Amino acid sequence: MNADPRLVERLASCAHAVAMTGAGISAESGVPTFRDAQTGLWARYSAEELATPEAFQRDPALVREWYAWRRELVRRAVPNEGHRALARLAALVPLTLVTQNVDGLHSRAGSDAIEFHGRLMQDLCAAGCGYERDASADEARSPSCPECGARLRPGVVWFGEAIPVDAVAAADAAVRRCDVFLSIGTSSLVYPAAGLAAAARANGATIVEVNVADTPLTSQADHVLRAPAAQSLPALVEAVAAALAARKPARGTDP
Ligand code: BV8
Ligand code: ZN
Repeated sequence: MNADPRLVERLASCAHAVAMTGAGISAESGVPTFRDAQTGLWARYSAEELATPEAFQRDPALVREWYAWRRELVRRAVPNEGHRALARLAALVPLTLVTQNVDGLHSRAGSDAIEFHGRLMQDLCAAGCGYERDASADEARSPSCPECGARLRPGVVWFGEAIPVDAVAAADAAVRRCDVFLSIGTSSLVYPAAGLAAAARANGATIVEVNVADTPLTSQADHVLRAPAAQSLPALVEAVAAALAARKPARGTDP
């Protein structure tokens, strides 16, 4: 697919770009999106009702089982061409990557991502004693904090919980100075993450949406790439790399 030359030029000459990703960029890695109908045992629950402190309070074993199921899916997943294209873009232009995803696939693709909603593969003490452990290995471990005996919870931000202050500060600083904002694979429904695009637009940034369907952001976007991220992002980044290479003086000629 050919990338729009105006968008390529815009990105190749940007002062600072922000890419904000959602579950759609991991869809082609086999990780179900947040609003995909859940499968099997989880079909009768909505993610939004399980990803809350109230659900964990009410039925900690059910919530831990849901996260164990999601962790198993993520353990089998690998970063796709969309994740890798963003890691490559960061080597071509000044880029800040903010992700709503908790699957860690951007980091595994080599990106330095601001993780707005935390990490699926981390267990934290639910009583806040400070204990945390890496949960990316086996799951069959005690659900209780070895330091204080309280329950352990996944290191994600649930609905109704505040986004980590350092993530908000870093994302806000990047949005304030960006002149291109790419919203990739997100339904643009969850706040405050969904508000970043509007903040960038208010600062005059060019808004690019990469999604297979319309979202509330679509009508505000300057460019819409209506295609899967794992196809559209590599083509876009390839074109930006070619545009930047074409600017370099050929070897042996006067600079
Ligand atoms: C907070 C971690 C306050 C857990 C998640 C109005 C204004 C402001 C806030 C609110 C409001 N109304 C309600 C709220 C509160 C709430 C909220 O926004 N609710 C929504 C539903 C309206 N927000 C919160 O609670 C936030 N906290 O406001 O705190 C506060 C302040 C101080 C002190 C105390 C409290 C916390 C929100 C974080 C919730 N946690 N995840 C977990 O994972 O278990 S959010 C969850 O949704 C995931 O992280 C997910 O990433 C995120 C957003 O969803 P998407 O990523 O967009 O995924 P989705 O499935 O929706 O869409 C996928 C998209 O991809 C689709 O558009 C699809 O077309 C596209 N796609 C599919 N395939 C592809 C593709 N695109 C490209 N290529 C493909 N191949
Ligand atoms: Zn503890």
